[in-house]
Parts: sequence; structure tokens; C-alpha cells
Amino acid sequence: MHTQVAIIGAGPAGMLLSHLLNRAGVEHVVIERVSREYVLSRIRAGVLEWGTVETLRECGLGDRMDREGHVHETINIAWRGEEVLTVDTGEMVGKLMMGYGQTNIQEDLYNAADTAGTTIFFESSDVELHDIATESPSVTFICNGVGERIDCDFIAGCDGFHGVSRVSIPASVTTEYEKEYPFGWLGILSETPPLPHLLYANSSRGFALCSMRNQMLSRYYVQCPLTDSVDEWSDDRFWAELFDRLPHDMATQIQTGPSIEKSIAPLRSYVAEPMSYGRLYLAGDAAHIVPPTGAKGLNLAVSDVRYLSRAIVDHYAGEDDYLESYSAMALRRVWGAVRFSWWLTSLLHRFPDQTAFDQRAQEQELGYLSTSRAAQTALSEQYVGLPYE
Ligand code: FAS
Ligand code: PHB
Repeated sequence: MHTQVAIIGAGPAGMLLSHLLNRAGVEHVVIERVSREYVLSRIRAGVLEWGTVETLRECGLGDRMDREGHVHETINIAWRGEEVLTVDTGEMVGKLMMGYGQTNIQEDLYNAADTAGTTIFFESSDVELHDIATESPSVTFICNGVGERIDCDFIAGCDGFHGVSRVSIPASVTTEYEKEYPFGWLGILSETPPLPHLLYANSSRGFALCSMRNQMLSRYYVQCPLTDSVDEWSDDRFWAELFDRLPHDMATQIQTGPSIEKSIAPLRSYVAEPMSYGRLYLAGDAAHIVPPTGAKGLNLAVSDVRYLSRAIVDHYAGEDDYLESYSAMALRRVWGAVRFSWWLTSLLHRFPDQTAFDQRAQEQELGYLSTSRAAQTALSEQYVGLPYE
């Protein structure tokens, strides 16, 4: 089979790229390692930058988001068990955020692909990229027991951190930047009414976060040691620990209920440069990972794909400037989000070797944030998302 673009990975990056290429009439196929059901079973991101909201609306994927999503007008940060800092991003920078789960976006993307008749090879194995440094790359894989080969003009590596694309680039070409954090996030979903606003907490016991998926589906997180397992965390233990990390008057507003999902995610900052090599272009987690503290992971996948789809469409119109500048342009926005996520993670979490001085310094910075419009403006413009190029 020959096509114009072979997309590796049917997560948000791969499927948004597929959707944008469909709208531009660029032929492509998608190759995915697991089943559609498995992709849809993953519970991940929950907060969309306003640029992501506008991108989804512009490409016809905004209707359900606008019906079921929840616009966040503020982000709130509690600390020292009593203080709460409220940052009104609309007042600071004239932009808001949308609470709408990645799972919903994934469903919307698959539904759009069904409508467009997109070819997606689910449950593919032995995916290999070939001749990526030439103008005739190809992808081979096994699907339904049949060996397949796709000859193409471009390969889009949208296969996440553990995918095959990034590692297909010669190690001599790639520079890796990595920072692992000495803790994880234990997250639960509960079919209970959420708090009305996003609430982050810096506590001497560790980080906590209160978020949502809809008006009857809450998402909560507490920082936990990497050595913990989900089995060690009963619902009762989770709720008690969450309450201990929040101001009392906030905790009393939370309606508890049985968890319907519970998982621990490690935290990492990672960037691989460059994000392109020959006819292979990386987008999303395939090229970079951020700790979820700044709610940037999914949003960076969207900005990468905006740039990459524009570059590919321009190529077929005879213009290669955006292809040539893709990696540098994407990395400018990636590093902005990577630094912001590292800063917010460092400010809100308790590190194993943290001293009383470190805790006090974190609380001082939070106190400064609560009194400085300039500091809140800087936080807001990064949290809602910097402009696209
Ligand atoms: P994805 O990893 O989502 O998708 C890659 C796809 O490629 C997957 O479907 C995978 O099966 C497939 N694939 C892998 N190898 C392949 C191969 N060899 N061949 C074919 N296909 C292959 N972000 C936030 O903003 N907030 C959060 O709270 C948050 N929580 C997260 C929790 C976890 C456990 C993880 C892993 C990530 C979390 N993220 C969060 C980040 C997450 O939302 C990612 O940024 C987002 O899924 C990126 O999308 P993709 O780049 O498409 O990568
Ligand atoms: C979520 O709703 O899952 C969420 C919200 C904000 C974050 C991270 C995750 O910073």
C-alpha cells in the first residue's frame, strides 16, 4: 500500500493529526499497537488550554466539548493548610481553561475518523520504520496475522514515550534532556459532584489536586512515594490523606464515594531534540514528557500537531518552510511548557530530602504569588497556554 503519510499511534496526537489531514485531503493511514477499546480505557488529562479549545472548535470537534465541558475561570492553590490563593486567569490574561477529559477527546476523534472512513490498523505488532532518511520511507508491521508494508512520503511518530519512532532516529542524532521526580501521583475517579474550581495544594504531607471530568465525575490526586502500589491505598486511606492535605473548609465541601478508577503515574520531564529526522516527524509524548502538574501533556500534543499538519499540507502545496522549521518551532513551545511544569512541580510537591527551609521557601513563594499581580499574570499566561506561532 502507498499513502502520503503513515501515522504511528492512535492516541490524541495521532488521531488529531489524522483528523486535520482528512480535512485537508491528505491521504494517510494510522497504525496502533493496542485496541481501540484499550486506548479509550486510559484515564489521563483533564484540563485544556484555550488554544486547544479553539483548535478543536476550528476543526469541527467542539460541539460535545462545549456541551459537556466545564470552563475553569480560576485556578486555586492552597498551602499551609489554611491559605488559598485564587488566580483569575480571565482577569489576568483574558483567557480561561476548559475541563474536558482526554478520554472524551479520544472518543470524539475516533467518531470523526469513523465518519471519514480513516484506515486505522489497531492491534498492530512488530512495527518497524524503514529508510526514514530517504524520500521513500516505509513502515512494516503485522496486523490480524498479516504482514503489512506501507510506502509513504512521511512518517508521523505519534506513538508516545514508549513507542518505536523516537528510537528509530540514530542515537548520534538525538540529544535527550531528562529529569525524574522522586514521587508519583495516585489518582482516583469517583462518581461524585466535584469542587467547582481546580484546587492544587502544597502541604507538608505532600501535593494534592482536586479536578473533575463532569458534574458527576470527580478526579482527585495525592502525591505518593514511587514505591507505593495501588493495593496499599484503600478508598478510605485516600480520602483521609486528601483531606489532611487541604484546608478544612475546602475538605468539608468534598463529597466522597467509591473509586471507579485508581492508578499511580510516575512523574518525568523529558525532551528529545530534534523532533524530526529525514521524513520522520515526532509529535506529542513521542518527543517530550512533562509532569502533569501544569496540565501540559495533552496540550503540547495539540500544538505539535497543529504545526505538523500545517507543514505537511503546505508541502503538498509546494512550500516546505514549515517542514524545515517544524522541530525548532515545536521545541520553542515544548520547552516553555517543560520549564513551567518543572517550576510548578517544584513549588507544590514535597521532596524526600526537603528541609524545613525548603518548605518555608515554597510557602513564601506562594505568599508572594498571592500578593503580586505580576506573578499571577506570569502564572496565568503559561497555565492557559502561550500563543501558537
Ligand atoms: P499517547 O501515549 O497518548 O498515545 C500514543 C499511542 O501510540 C498509544 O495509543 C500507544 O498504544 C501507541 N503506540 C505505542 N507504541 C506503538 C508502536 N510501536 N506502534 C504503534 N502504536 C504504538 N497529561 C495531562 O495534561 N494531565 C494529566 O493528568 C495526565 N495524566 C497522565 C497519566 C499517565 C499514566 C500518562 C502515561 C500520561 C498522562 N498525561 C497527562 C499525559 C498524556 O495526556 C499525554 O500527554 C497524551 O496522552 C499525549 O498524547 P500522545 O502523544 O498521542 O501519546
Ligand atoms: C486532571 O483533571 O486530570 C488534571 C487537572 C490539572 C492538572 C493535571 C491533571 O494539572
